Formats: sequence, structure tokens, C-alpha cells
Amino acid sequence: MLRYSTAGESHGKTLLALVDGFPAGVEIETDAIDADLKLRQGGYGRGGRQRIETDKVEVLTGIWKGVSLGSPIALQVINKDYKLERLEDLPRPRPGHGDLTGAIKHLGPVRGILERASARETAVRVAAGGLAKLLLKQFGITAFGYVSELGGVKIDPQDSDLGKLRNLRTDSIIYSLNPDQDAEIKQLIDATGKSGDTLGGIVEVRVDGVPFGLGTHTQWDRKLDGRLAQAVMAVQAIKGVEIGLGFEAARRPGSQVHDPIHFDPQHRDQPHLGFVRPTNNAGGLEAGMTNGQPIIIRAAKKPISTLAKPLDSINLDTKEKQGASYERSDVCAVSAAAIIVENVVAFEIATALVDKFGGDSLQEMKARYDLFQQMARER
Ligand code: EPS
Repeated sequence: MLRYSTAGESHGKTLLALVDGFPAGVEIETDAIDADLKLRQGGYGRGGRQRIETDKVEVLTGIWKGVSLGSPIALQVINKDYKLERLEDLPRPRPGHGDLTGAIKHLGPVRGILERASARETAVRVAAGGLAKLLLKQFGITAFGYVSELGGVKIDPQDSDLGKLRNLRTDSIIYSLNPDQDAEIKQLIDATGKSGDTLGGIVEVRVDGVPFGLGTHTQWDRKLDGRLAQAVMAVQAIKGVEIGLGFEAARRPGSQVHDPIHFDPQHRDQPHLGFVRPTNNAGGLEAGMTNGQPIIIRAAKKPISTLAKPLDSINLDTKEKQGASYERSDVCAVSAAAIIVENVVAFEIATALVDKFGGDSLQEMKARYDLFQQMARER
């Protein structure tokens, strides 16, 4: 079973991810992971912390001569802004952060909660997802995330090949697929920041090249749609997750929701084995299994909860009414969320791939993948 967990505080020494069950025989090319880490730090609206950090991954265990061994892989992203021991407690909990809830739950300081609840931890989740992408690449599977709405401004959808979409995202300062809307959104972020407020948005991830049959219909906790939703919802500040049409499916009759099934023998070599669907409203998942179409998943990110113009709060010691504490923060981190969600989705797809094709070695996985494709074509 491929899985990971993380450790580390926002202003602690380091961030760690321990990845277990990663197959042997995969070349571990850290440049690609570092490129994702750099993207995660960017996007218009980020705060001062990103000028301090230059996130890079270090692979501490589980490789030999640049190739995975099949043993646990420990990943590290060091915090340059290590100052935890010098920091004081936060007296006035910020609405929307875990400050109040965690301090009550753990009967302790707010600092002890916020340092771990902070989205800084997503750096090492992106590193784990970046590692998973190296495995996915071997099977022609790619994950790609972008911003589809920011601060209530919808970004016009684009339908083009993946290469062109990637170029559009590179050109956009907020990682959307329509750089023409950047100026309007930049203005909105600037004005919001000036007024001491913050902005949220919606990100979308598509995964291409996914074969039939990842996930299962047989048990609730192994359905891939459920596992993806959990991974995405567990990203800091995410409050909603949709797959395919999502909530819109509830508003339409069945004839305008379900994707008709056609067969085109010319495309039998593609992941969908020639079972073409004129629409992809299911977002690539039916009954908790992949159906050979691209996976489409969206996430709603709430605005950052640290506000320069604070909301009402209380002093936790005196219980007197006071404005919430303010610490340096970002106005908008929706662009970062596009990269984070892309990477946590990639990890779940890799997990499902290992579940189906075995996780001992890349060599065996590839043989079993090819055999399955052949058997499925003959079904
Ligand atoms: C965060 C607060 C800010 C963000 C941080 C998440 O950090 P700092 O308090 O050091 O300015 O920048 O995100 C990151 C550091 C990051 O790398 O994404 C919070 O409280 O959640």
C-alpha cells in the first residue's frame, strides 16, 4: 500500500514526509519535484514568507544511485524561517484558523496548534505528490491543476491540448487558463489586500492517461472518488470538493448528466480502450472506479483566515472582547492551492495504481499493466 504522512511546524526546523510502499526501480529526478515546489510558492497575492523561502526537496532515504529501492522514502523541505523557539503565543484566536478549537482541544497554547495547522505543511505534501508523479509518468499519466475562479471572478474555461493549457497557466500570474483576465484579478487582489482582507477561489485538476479500473465499487473506503475527496478536502482551507459536474449534476435530468457510451476501434490503444464518451460529466469516475476518461476534480478554497483588519475575537486569558491577532500572511493563496491539489490528487492516483498493479517494482507493475490492458481489450 502506497501512503504517506508528514511532520513539521511552519516555523520549525524542517518539514518531513515519510512515503511508504513506493515501488522499486523508479528514477528519482528531484528537478521535477523542485519545479512544483517553486510553483507552489508563487502566484500573485502571496505574502512575505515566500521571499524568505526557496523550497527544495532532499531525499533522505529509500534510494540508491538515484533509483527507488522499494523501502520507505523520507523527503525533507527545510524551513529557512526557523524561529519557533523564539516565537510567543498568540493571545487572540483568529476566526477560521484552528487557533481556538485546537487550544481548547489540547488544553494548551494557540502557537502549538497554528504551527502545525499552517498551510506551510503543504510544501512537503507537494514533494510527496511530486514523487508520486514520477511513478505516474512511467504510465503516461499526468495531473494538471489551475485556478478556475478567484474572489468570485469566474475564469473563462479553455478547451485545448494539454501542452497549450500548460503554456497558458505559465503565462498567467494567478495560474489560470486565461491570462487575459489577470489584470482584472490583480486589481482585485491589490484592492483586497489594501483593505486588510483576503480572497479565496476555486481550483480544478485534470488527470489524463488514467487506465480503466483504478479504485473499486466493492467497499466504501476504497472507492477512488471518496479517497480523492478526502485527500483534497484535507488540504488546508478547502471547504468543498466536486468531481465532474459535481453539484450541477443534481440540477439536471439524467439525460443531461450521464455520458453516453460509444465504441471506436481506432482508439483501442488509448487508456479508454476505444470506449469513447462524447461528454465527461462523471469526471472520469463511475462507481468509485476510473472509466478511462480524464479525472476532473474541483476544490473550493476559503479566503486566508489571518486578516490584517481583524474580525472580532477575544483575549483567551481574560475572555475580553478584542480584535483577532494578526501575523504576517498572504492576501490570496489560491494559485498555490492549484499546485497543492494537483499533487495530492497525483498521490491518490499513484496509490490506486499500486493497489491495482502491485507495488513491489516498476518492472512488475508495467508487465501487469500491459497484461491488463491486453485482457481488457479482449473482454
Ligand atoms: C500561513 C501563514 C503564512 C503563510 C503560510 C501559511 O506564513 P508566515 O506566518 O510564516 O508568514 O505564508 O504559508 C507558507 C508559509 C507556505 O509556504 O505556504 C498559515 O498560518 O496557515
